[in-house]
Amino acid sequence: MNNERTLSIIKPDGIKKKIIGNIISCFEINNFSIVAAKMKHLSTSEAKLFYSMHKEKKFFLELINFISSMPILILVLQSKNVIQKHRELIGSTNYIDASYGTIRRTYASSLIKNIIHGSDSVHNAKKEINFFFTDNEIF
Ligand code: IDP
Ligand code: MG
Repeated sequence: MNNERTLSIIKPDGIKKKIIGNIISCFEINNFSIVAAKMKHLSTSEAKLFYSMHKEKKFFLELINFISSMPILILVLQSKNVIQKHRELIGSTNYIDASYGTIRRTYASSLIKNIIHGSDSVHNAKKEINFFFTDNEIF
């Protein structure tokens, strides 16, 4: 789809490693437009809501503690087929399985500390963008 949008989050480990610039550069090289951005320190209740689809998983509380441990950078990216392209740039959830050159393979240090979040479908992209941004915060 033309002008598709996706939600990208640079997680606490990405902020700590000072690789925001590298990641944004990667988005720009791939011709994604950044149409919204904010830093936010999620409360545990916001984190639980955002990751509610994982509430039954054994790693849920660990994930909530990690994502709410410090401020994260939340971006809305726009481009043709950006949802799938962004997921391809990110790589597999487990960085060990991710292709060489992907963001997770390059920077991640564990299954949970995998640097970046990306929406996985049109439905979830809309839901996740609306979770963090109002219409007038998207340009
Ligand atoms: P995704 O981020 O590639 O879409 P999801 O399955 O939606 O992967 O999981 C959300 C996040 O939860 C992952 O990015 C990772 O940080 C964490 N996670 C997923 N599976 C595990 C696990 O088995 N142990 C610890 N953390 C996990
Ligand atoms: Mg996911």
